[in-house]
Amino acid sequence: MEYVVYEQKGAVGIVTISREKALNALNSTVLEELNATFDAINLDEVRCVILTGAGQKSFVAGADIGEMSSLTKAEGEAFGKKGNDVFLKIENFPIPVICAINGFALGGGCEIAMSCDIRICSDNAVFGQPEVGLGITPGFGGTQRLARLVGPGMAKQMIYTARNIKADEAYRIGLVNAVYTQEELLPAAEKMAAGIAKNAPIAVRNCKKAINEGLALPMDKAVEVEEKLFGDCFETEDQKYGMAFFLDKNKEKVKEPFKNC
Ligand code: DAK
Repeated sequence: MEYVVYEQKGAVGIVTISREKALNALNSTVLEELNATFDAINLDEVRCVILTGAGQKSFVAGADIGEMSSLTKAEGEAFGKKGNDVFLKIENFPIPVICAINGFALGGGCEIAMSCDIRICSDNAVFGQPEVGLGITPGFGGTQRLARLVGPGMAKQMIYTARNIKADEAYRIGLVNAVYTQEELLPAAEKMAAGIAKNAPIAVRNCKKAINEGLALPMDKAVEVEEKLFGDCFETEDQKYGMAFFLDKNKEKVKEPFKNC
């Protein structure tokens, strides 16, 4: 891979977009490599993924403006599809994806972060949807995901004004869950990922599915999705072990890792 680095640390997979010279901007190759990297993650071993950018300046400074500038309509559609395929893959990835935003998250950078389950950032992070200043609309789901995350009023303000916001404001409006120093960011992401990875994997996957699918439905239908995924857990060994462990009054016992089955 030219621009994406993958590392597995125990049950945590770390995907790093590494195109520092262009502030990790998303060109076609980066999008293709991200797609292939997520496809290759070993879901029998990995229970949580971290997505981050290389360096200390930028997470992802957007889609590659140089590449986009000369696209024809057909090429623009093909480029858009490549991006949307990756973003949807991350959003619907069976296990949680934490985005560790270590600097600029602009345009497609903010959008890829929003397709992750959880966002945390460094104190130098900058977020924005500058597309209308370039003569386009946010095209990788920005108009949809930002409005769902921070509410339509704030999303419209950010998108119409194309004004960037800093980490503290992103935290205030709920775009990120926490802010760390650069040094603390990746360890914090790894700690959170390890905490997720030690919980019952099928239950965690079902929670992700229930939240994602339920958000698109009216409440009466959403709770039906939840009921089904709740019921499915009772066919797992993890549920039997987890509840038996709680009910066993022997204080000496040590909890075994969940088996993912
Ligand atoms: N694309 C390409 N190269 C980029 C880039 C980008 N988005 N952002 C930065 N770079 C490159 C710069 O050109 C520069 O390259 P060299 O000149 O060194 O070769 C290098 O990274 C360092 O950048 P700067 O010299 O500009 O660094 P500064 O610290 O001065 O400024 C900055 C940092 C992040 C404020 C600035 O680079 C900047 O404003 N970058 C552009 C940010 C931006 O507007 N991003 C949004 C892009 S639009 C679609 C779906 C989605 C999209 C499009 C279509 N379809 C469905 C079809 C998404 C669109 C976007 O993301």
